[in-house]
Amino acid sequence: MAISSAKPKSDEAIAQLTINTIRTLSIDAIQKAKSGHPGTPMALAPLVYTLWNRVMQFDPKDPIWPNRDRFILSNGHASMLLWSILHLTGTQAVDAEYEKLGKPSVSLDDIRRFRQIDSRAPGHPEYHWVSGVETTTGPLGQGIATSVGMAIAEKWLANRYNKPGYDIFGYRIYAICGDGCLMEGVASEAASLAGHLGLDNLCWIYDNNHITIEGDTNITFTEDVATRFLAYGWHVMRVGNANDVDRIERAIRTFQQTQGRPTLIILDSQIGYGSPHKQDTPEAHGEPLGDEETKLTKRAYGWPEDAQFLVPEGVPEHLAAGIGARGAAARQKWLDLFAAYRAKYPALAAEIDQMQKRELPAGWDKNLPVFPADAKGIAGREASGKVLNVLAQNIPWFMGGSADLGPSNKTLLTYEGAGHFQAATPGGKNLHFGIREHAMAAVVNGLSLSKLRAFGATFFIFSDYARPAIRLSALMELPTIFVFTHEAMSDGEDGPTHQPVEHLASMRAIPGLVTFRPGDANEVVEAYRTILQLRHEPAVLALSRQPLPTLDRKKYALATGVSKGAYVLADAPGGNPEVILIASGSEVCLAVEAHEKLVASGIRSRVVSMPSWDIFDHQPPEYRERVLPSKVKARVAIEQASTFGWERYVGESGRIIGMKTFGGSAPLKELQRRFGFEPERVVAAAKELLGK
Ligand SMILES: Cc1ncc(C[n+]2csc(CCOP(=O)(O)OP(=O)(O)O)c2C)c(N)n1
Ligand SMILES: [Mg+2]
Repeated sequence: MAISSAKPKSDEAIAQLTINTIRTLSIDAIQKAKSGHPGTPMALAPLVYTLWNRVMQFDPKDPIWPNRDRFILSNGHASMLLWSILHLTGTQAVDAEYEKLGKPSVSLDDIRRFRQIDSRAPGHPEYHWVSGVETTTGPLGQGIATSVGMAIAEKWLANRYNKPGYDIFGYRIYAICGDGCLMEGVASEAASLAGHLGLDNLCWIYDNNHITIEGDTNITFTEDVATRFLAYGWHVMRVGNANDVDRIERAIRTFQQTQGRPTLIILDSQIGYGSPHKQDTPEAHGEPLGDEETKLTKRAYGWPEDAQFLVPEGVPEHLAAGIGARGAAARQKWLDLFAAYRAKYPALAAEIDQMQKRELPAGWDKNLPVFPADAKGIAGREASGKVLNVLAQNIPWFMGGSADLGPSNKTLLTYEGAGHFQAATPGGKNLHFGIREHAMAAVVNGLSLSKLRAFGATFFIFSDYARPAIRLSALMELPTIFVFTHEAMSDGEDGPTHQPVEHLASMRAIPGLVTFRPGDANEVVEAYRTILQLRHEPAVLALSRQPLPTLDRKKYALATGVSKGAYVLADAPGGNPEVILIASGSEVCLAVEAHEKLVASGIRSRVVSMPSWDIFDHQPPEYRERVLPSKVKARVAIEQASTFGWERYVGESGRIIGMKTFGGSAPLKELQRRFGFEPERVVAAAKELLGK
């Protein structure tokens, strides 16, 4: 095997050898797994080689160095590209506490076990599972949309932390995408926003191979992508040959010189490049090549036909001399700069340290409001707005915005100096997403991946438009925050198109996502207090549009119980209830009203306020038993949302007062009457259960 022993002579030869190593590792892994997508790694190996070895500022020894360039594989099915390059560059593993583990992120053994249980070479790139993955991709379009958040974050960080002579932040974001990514709506939303914001630190490279699963894109995708992106305000370039590393490099250098606009590089490629029978066919997309075709392809590359998982001598060394040396030097230079910066700007340096570890600054919760008892009360969204304005002042890197509903969501940061993020004002903490909910959620993910504490907002009903990115937030274990107002039927007259019914159930069903539906203003404060302390879970707040009475906490239990997800708000004498009313949000007060009536008629009732199933379910069993004693079978759950799932708390003999249909267009009061959200109905249900 000449290839593994003889050192290649020229730079060009070793570059080609490295590219073919990426290709053949991908082919072999997919062949062995009998599953995967070989065609795109084969086509894009030269691109990945060029970006990594010639361009990117990334130190494989420290894949979380804050000023690294970001690499995103939005066409996540081509994951073997990433596993190959992470392995060949010797990128190191880091754990969830940001500690370096002293072992490679992806070993050759992981690659041999591609797509097998526990392998660090899973089917698609997974943040938090494999170091060096900047964001989870696989749902097409998400990676590039998320990259816009990363680009916004870089602009904001540079604006806040860079000082004359101290460019602490100055990195670029490179995202690769395919036809599928650019067909997805979220890409259009994100590209439009990126163009508006003039994010010139952002470069998307479009793998223009004219192939998707069903065949040639002439059956589905015949738009003029270049013109489309020009219209978004992007700088567009084209490289006509995906194997021409010099031209790829030149295009990227041109991106680096381009100011005021993001860049799209359209790269004409051939899926399955080198495979005699599968090149340029959809078969190359998602099936292993097969034994015979693998041999023929390797022959075409000048590769030993029978070699498996071969990493020729000189390849890791070549990458070590390229990205390895360049990245290490860049990081060292940055570390020296940061040490000097720390001496001169200790407070700012401390912020950067805390942010990197997702810690909160001292005094992060000072001045949080306490709301006095008030029968008229205050809307959940109003209380939330007050809290957000305090948090944003206490936590420098806390920011966010709405998808054009800021005045309704009450998410505008109105204190002096909050500012609005625009191209000319990158220090603003009010983000304006426009009516682009899906991109908003992906951008919030990108901000969070950049270690900012970010929130996005819209009406709860439109969480549907953001859900795929919220799901990824949970999968990535990011502490993002989604502020959803106008929950339940609070948007009365707007009618059923604006009234979420199944959305709470849907959010509660996402593993790791924490959902809160607070019952009064003080519960809103406590929900935020709990959420801010989460480091690895995203949270959703479902907030009322209408005022909710602020409970008298001298009479009822303190709202701090919110931190346990559910708590006994009002109790039977001696803490010995015969019936339990469980409610969230606007129905908490309803439950309290019913409770008072029951008590007056001599019935021992308890009210449990349950703003968060997720948090409650994680309490120790003793606590849960104390709140919901198993011997008390008479239970009524009240929630202006789908009844789906409440059986788990009320049991088989309990009652659920909830929604089984869509709502209606009418004033809220009328809807409450129509759908039975009235104290008399709750009292009747309780009495029926007790046979009284
Ligand atoms: C949102 C979403 N829809 C569908 C899929 C399933 N899927 C995976 S790859 C693919 C085709 C992608 O085509 P393209 O982006 O051109 O990738 P190529 O085959 O050229 O690499 C599809 C439909 C997905 N991963 N995500
Ligand atoms: Mg394609």
